[in-house]
Amino acid sequence: MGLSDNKIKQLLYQGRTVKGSFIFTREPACVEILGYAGFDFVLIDTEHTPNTSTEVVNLVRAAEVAGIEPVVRVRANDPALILQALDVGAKGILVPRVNTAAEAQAVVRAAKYGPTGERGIAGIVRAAKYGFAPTEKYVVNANKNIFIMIQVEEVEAVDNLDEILGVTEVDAIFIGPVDLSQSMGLTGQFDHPEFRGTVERIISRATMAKKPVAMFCLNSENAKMWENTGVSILTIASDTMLLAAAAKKLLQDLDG
Ligand code: 3PY
Ligand code: MG
Repeated sequence: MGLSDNKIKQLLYQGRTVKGSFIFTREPACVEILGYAGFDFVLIDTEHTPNTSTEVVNLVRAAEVAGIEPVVRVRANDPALILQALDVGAKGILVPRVNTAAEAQAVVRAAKYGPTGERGIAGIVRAAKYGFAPTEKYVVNANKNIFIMIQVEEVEAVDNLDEILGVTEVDAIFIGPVDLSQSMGLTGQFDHPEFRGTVERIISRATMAKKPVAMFCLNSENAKMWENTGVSILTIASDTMLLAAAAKKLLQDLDG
């Protein structure tokens, strides 16, 4: 993985933990604040938000201003959505609900230019500096630097995990605890032994396959626990969750 321009790839290569947070608003200032606070990446969500490419491009710009990697969670495993996110300049993608190796391969085909994949080329998009980046060089750099993550968040994905882990161009698997718990019939029961055991098995099988694991963590305590279990990419809370927690605490402190 070495010698990439992508900070997430660099940190993983150095054996360091990578820290990010979700962006659920359409507010570039939230991205800048997380960057200046010291996070390594923001995960700009379009699965559970109304944000479109018009908002995403400005959130990506804010990430560049603050020196933080912009990763976009697309709405679905659709090559047109992956292309849009990457063409506006996302440095990584997260694809929800990937349940088979074939679906993981489809993600790779959509995210990589040839010969590895079949991402459509337009040398004049923002990611290619509107044509100021020589196309041949741009294509090679994009293939090397884009960080590809897929979500393991349904029982079907757990059943197919070894085949999914075999898709080498996928840079990391991302465990979605909320959907996974629902898929197991244990919605929100994150301390349930069956849920914990399943997540621990996912982490140990991915670690054996040398595939980094990302996890959505509710807070710092939860993040530390998963880091100690082998998760190397921590996505902790979101801009909205951080604001909600700070607002709640402020009023509790004030009112006693
Ligand atoms: C889930 O927990 O289902 C997620 O997608 C979290 O990001
Ligand atoms: Mg999910």
